[in-house]
Amino acid sequence: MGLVNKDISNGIGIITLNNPRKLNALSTSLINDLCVCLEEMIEENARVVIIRAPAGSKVFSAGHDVAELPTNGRDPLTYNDPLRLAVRTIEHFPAPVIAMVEGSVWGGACELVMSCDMILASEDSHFAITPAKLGVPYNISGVQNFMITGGVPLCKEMLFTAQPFPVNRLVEAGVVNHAVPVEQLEDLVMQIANQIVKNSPLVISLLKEELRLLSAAHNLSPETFERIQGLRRQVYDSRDYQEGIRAFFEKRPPEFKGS
Ligand code: LCV
Repeated sequence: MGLVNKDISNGIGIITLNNPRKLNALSTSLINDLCVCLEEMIEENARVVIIRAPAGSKVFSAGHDVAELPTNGRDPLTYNDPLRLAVRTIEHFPAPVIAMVEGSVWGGACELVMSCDMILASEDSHFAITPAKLGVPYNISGVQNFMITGGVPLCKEMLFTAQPFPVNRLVEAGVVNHAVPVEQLEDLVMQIANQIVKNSPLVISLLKEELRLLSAAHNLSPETFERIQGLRRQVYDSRDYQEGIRAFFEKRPPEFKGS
């Protein structure tokens, strides 16, 4: 596979994001390769899947590929956006998906990692949720995912500051299951994966789907949905949205005007 590597043995699948030239940015092509890998893992009866970056990575993923963010008045994070597809594919995958994190995780990659069933990270990893830095009106299900996983106080601090947070803050909030010295990370992940593989795949698959449905059981009235979408449109139609993306590529701080 082009931008991801795949390995499976003894029921344990390992998917390695492998586009270091683009810091594993979640481009359409990387996400497509990831989703194809996950589909193949189902066919090959993987009992657990580990998603990782190559050992020693300084950046786990730089998040959404900013070059693929539309600047022509289109919603940047619609239902069919590659990031949304990847999150749903992981959430619906019929077995546990473990995020094994080394390095820094940026923007939408934080949501991708949080959509996994467990996060095990090296103790020097960092997580930055960056829509406010880029001027991006994050979408409803993404914000809900952050809220459900991280809790509102931590999410507000991460979303409003758009700064990298050390992994211990996410461990304290219960977002990250374990943060260990990097040399212990792979052994711990494999230890947990081997414990999972010994148990009933049918029960685990049922439990995962039960937990997904119960935790997502927040119904939005059509009026509420439309109101939020209207607020989001005001942002992605704004000059600030264009400025955020332009500033990124010009490698300068954005000058947001609030319009
Ligand atoms: C395209 C990139 C990227 C990238 N896309 O290396 O959550 S939301 O709403 O914001 C959502 C829409 C989202 O996920 O947006 C993306 C959020 N990601 C970020 O804010 C991270 C942006 N990247 C960085 O802050 C730095 O690149 C890090 C800290 C990851 C690594 O810094 P480092 O100095 O090691 P460079 O910044 O020099 O990046 C190397 C090349 O990768 C490109 C970047 O433009 C540069 O390209 P050039 O060499 O052509 O200049 N790049 C980095 N991230 N997300 N391209």
